[in-house]
Amino acid sequence: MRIVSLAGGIGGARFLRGLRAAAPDAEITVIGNTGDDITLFGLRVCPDLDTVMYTLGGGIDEQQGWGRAGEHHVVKEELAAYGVEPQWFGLGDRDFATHIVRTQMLGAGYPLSAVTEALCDRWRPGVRLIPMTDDRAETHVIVEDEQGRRAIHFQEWWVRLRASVPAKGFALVGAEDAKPAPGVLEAIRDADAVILPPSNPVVSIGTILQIPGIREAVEAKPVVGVSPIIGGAPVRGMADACLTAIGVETSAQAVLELYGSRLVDGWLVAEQDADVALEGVRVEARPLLMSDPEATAAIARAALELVK
Ligand code: GDP
Ligand code: FO1
Ligand code: CA
Ligand code: CA
Repeated sequence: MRIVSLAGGIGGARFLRGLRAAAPDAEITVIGNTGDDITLFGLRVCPDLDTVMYTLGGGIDEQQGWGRAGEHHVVKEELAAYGVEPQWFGLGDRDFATHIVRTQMLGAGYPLSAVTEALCDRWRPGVRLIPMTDDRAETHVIVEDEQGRRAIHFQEWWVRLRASVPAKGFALVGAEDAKPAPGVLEAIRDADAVILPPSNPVVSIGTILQIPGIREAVEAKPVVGVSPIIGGAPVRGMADACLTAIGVETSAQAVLELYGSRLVDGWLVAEQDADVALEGVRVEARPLLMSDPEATAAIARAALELVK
């Protein structure tokens, strides 16, 4: 079986670990969100790609959900001693090596998709990880405060401001001219099913779907989604702030309506959201907490069952 999954960071990565266990013989292609990407200290940082790669490759800081296990922060301290900005984004020493290799390869002319493949040669995630695009398309957040209305980088809003300033909207700067990375449309075309893991529907899944051609390709396939919202709240993170910004309620029902029946054919919700319904969509209620590998694999099995 060939499966394509779109994925953000933590929610996507954890689900994929379950999917890999639930379908050990399947060929899984992951299309990763690169809207979160940022250049810091001259280095290209791809948080969601790295979260997927480290999580599936056994190198993730499990507690934090992002960054490397057993991390040190000597370089960060030394940069701070020089007064170099930004100091609100914490890169660990082990993680720095990934960004150095990536930046070096990009500088030598390799596209991000080839760089990601090379990084995965070390981590062996057991899936094929492709960035949504090789082109630069970064999510910006429209905010309005004393300084007026302006767009700031997604990471500045998410990490520095912790989404404390209400977002007026999101803009994927560069999206119109971005092309899906090589292999993305082919993988979707050849897939038996597409799975939308419980990633952020706005700044992870919504971002990937904005790359011209991807949404249409996915719509043509059997698609099942897993709700990231349980009982009216995100399981972790600040997805509610993102949904509110685009005028969508934080509920499993509203996220299903946001995706719509043109995109999804099946929708997995938590047991307390069993009343969710939309014409043309098969809805099933299951325990949706990815509390351990077995619970996560059970969610993935239920998702596969729903697209059969
Ligand atoms: P990010 O890029 O690190 O923010 O991660 P993703 O976009 O991939 O996923 C974030 C979403 O995962 C959040 O909206 C959470 O609600 C959702 N999430 C995290 N843990 C769980 C879980 O155990 N179950 C479900 N259903 N959703 C989860
Ligand atoms: N998230 C934070 O809240 N604070 C950080 O300092 C931070 C550093 C960081 C470094 C590398 C990386 O891959 C991820 C990092 N994250 C950090 C997580 C991440 O940037 C965000 O949670 C996501 O981009 C939102 O999906
Ligand atoms: Ca993300
Ligand atoms: Ca469809």
